[in-house]
Amino acid sequence: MIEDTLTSATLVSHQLRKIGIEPVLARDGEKGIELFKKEHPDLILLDIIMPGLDGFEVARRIRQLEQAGEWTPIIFLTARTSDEDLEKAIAVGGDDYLIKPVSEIVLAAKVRAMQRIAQMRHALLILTRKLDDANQELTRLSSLDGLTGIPNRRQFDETLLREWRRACRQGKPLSMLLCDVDSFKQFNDAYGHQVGDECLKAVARCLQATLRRPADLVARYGGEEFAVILPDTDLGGALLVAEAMRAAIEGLRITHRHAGPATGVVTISAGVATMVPARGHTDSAVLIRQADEALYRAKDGGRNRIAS
Ligand code: GH3
Ligand code: MG
Ligand code: MG
Ligand code: MG
Ligand code: MG
Repeated sequence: MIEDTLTSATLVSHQLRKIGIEPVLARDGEKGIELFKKEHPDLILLDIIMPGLDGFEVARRIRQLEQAGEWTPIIFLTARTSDEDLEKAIAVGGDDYLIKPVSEIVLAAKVRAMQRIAQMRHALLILTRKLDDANQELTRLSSLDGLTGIPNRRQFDETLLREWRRACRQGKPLSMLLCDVDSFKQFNDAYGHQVGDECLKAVARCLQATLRRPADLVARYGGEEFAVILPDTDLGGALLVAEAMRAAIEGLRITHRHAGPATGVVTISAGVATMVPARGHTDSAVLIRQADEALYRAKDGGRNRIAS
């Protein structure tokens, strides 16, 4: 409560205590603002006519002091009753007013109204925070593949563009792999789509586990195709990764009796492409085309192999 007249302050304090509110008092505007900074009150009762800063100015300054999203209800205490003053009380940032001498019943009612608004505001803040969390989660999910949980095509495209530009700037090689599960149609036909799904999950996990550098990315590019981005990696390095992946998948020993080559297990073929993008060369899709052509040669060469 910011109120210079002691009788009025004492009376209203008494009324507040009756409804379970413990007031702290400042006897002028300057002290009121200091008290506000110190106490972070739930409610401000603010006299208008005071020596020094008047209540209007105090309300203005308190509203300026509040951080974005903060709000302390202000109820003016006033003996004045002109419409202009009441309008001004709201205009400078007040929320309501009480006419002196203050009615105990009206005081209790208006305090309760402010408490209700504060509660709604609090609920809204919690909801906003939850929405923010949900939004972040949605953003995360929208970049992941639903079946395997690894990055999806969208994240691959974004990452490729980013790494392409970085490679352009830095004049460093950028490599990518396109890996495709061999004879997967036959796998599905033989073991069913659900087993096929499980197989894709295992392949995804295995490919991801093969990567060593934090900047490397493996994504599900399409049905049974996986794409790998290897920043700052030359052809030799990319071939090593591709071979490690091929060997790792074969090493899973997922039975596939109907595989083309007589391995008896699920295998992949991979196409490797490496470029040092020239400055101003904006078409990152050439890298994908090269990897795709290499993949075709790996398939043509008999599957379960790498081509570049
Ligand atoms: P290749 O060795 O030439 O790659 O032969 P392939 O049979 O693997 O290639 P093809 O493109 O003919 O078939 C791909 C198969 O992958 C067909 C499709 O049903 C299957 N497939 C694609 N996405 C999924 C999926 O999400 N789950 C399952 N179970 N199968 C999938
Ligand atoms: Mg006064
Ligand atoms: Mg395919
Ligand atoms: Mg395939
Ligand atoms: Mg195919």
